[in-house]
Amino acid sequence: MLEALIFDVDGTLAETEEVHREAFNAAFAEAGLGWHWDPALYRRLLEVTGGKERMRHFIDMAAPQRVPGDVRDEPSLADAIAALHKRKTELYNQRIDEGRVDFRPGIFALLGAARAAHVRLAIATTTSLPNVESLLRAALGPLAPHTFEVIAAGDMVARKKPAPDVYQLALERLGLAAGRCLALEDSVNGLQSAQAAGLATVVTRSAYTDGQHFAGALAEVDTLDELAGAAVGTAAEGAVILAELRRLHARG
Ligand code: XBP
Ligand code: MG
Repeated sequence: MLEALIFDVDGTLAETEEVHREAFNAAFAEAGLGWHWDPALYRRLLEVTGGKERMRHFIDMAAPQRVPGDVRDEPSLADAIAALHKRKTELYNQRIDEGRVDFRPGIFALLGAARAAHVRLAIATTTSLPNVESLLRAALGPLAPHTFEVIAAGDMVARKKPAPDVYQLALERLGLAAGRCLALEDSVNGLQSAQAAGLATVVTRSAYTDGQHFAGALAEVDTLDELAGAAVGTAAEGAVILAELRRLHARG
């Protein structure tokens, strides 16, 4: 019996990573760091989830001439990375508020169908709460506060994906066992996180994860439209996607 859907955000609800990348680069430029993350480099850096963790990984990997705040000792470096990441978050939210991204195909329809069928909705993401809230405002307008009952975000847990923490938090807040829920993800890190929390998972590949191998996923598609078949663009679209997700979950 499927009682809740738990959605990842970046790459799953919306193709946000190009906006994240742009915001990182804008923050680096403002800070005069001389860093630039191009798409090929960013694809590699996405192996590390979380913006602060990703910056730290870049410093370790690329040994850049300049580092945030020009400090290399702890805890000053951690503080400087946190300050730079705070600015990146502001720059990201400005772009999302401008309406730069929308939900991926099938998402809006699925959310509507789930609400109508009393299937509960939750989020389990690595990104921070303000980033989730700005995306929901931009994509859902007045429905934003009423759509997701639970939002579990990166900074609320000790370990980010691929650790299970954020999915465990979502399950705890829903008060449901993993077997009654289905996760929707776009990345191997996300899939492993959901699996480690005991969740069956459907993967929608995204712009930065299309070449990854999703071992053990219930299904793997480019967009939810593939599950809607001939119902794409019709009033039945969301119900057909939900029925297909129920079928996959039951077959599990
Ligand atoms: C997404 C991420 C995020 C964003 C940046 O992972 O890794 O870190 O790239 O977000 P997932 P912040 O979709 O698996 O949750 O800079 O806000 O951390
Ligand atoms: Mg993702």
